[in-house]
Amino acid sequence: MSHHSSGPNFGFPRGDARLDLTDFYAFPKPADPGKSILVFNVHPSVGLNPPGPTTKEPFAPGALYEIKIDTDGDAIADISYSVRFWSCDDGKQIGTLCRVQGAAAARPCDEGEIIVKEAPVSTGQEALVTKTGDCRLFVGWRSDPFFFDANGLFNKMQFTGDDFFADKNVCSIVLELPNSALGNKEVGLWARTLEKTGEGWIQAERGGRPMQAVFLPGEQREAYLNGAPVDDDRFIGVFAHELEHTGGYTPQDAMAVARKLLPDILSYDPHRPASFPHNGRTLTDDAVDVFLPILTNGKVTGDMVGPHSDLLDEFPYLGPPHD
Ligand SMILES: [Ca+2]
Ligand SMILES: [Ca+2]
Ligand SMILES: [Ca+2]
Repeated sequence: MSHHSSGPNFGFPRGDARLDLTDFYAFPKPADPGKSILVFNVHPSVGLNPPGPTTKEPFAPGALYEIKIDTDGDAIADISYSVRFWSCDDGKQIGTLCRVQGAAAARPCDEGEIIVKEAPVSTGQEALVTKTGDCRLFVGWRSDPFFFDANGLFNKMQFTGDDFFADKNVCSIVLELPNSALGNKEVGLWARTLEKTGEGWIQAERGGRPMQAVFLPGEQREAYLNGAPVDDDRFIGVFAHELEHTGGYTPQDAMAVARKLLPDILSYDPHRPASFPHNGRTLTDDAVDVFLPILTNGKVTGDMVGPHSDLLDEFPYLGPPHD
């Protein structure tokens, strides 16, 4: 589980698979370093609790799917790219992408400058891509690029290289932007999903970095998923507790490691090559092999699973969905 099944007991946040953020990636556009690619994946095609396939409906109509961008290092968003979806009478979905800049970007952004209007949501093999100006958007089902021997995790971390995600799908929001739209220097990135309720927008969950939201918030899972990076210092203690328990760290070392994992923001400088955990994250970076040694204090070094071979050389980069 990267960020899949991050709800209580490996269920879904607010019980809705479509609101489950699974992974977030940021990397320079291959062969065009003046642009960047942001990938925000949600909605695993298969759940663990309850086990089995999730709904085929890609995105939650009326929910808000947001990419938050902090341009000045204070862990508060200064730019937001937000997508909302509607279901049409024929069962197909469309999505509209808005951009908000300034203080309002920190809030739920259900309106703003429309960047892409009514982009069709892909459900089949062909990737429907909408291009507007210097921006490109894909929304819809794709092959899940995440790779992990999840069954090995549940078998006391006895990893055998059995990739649970080899035949799984996710719903992707893939965005191509000129670097100037990000502010042209190092930024902090995270994604979140929100649901509209009678009390207004409720954040279902959020995350910038892989793995840690599923494995480290312990009893504060709900507070963590509902939280914001600017307040993440309050989770250093619970992260450290989990690291002591799982990795056998000393209390001091556990605190030091926890501090490096928070706030839950992915740092990305578009002018440097991407490689997790140093800069952004590519679709082939082995986040599991980065995280397992941290979690276990070096006792487990990897899961013997590597990247998928169905990635594309061109936008939207993620492979076609499995049947
Ligand atoms: Ca999640
Ligand atoms: Ca900021
Ligand atoms: Ca691996």
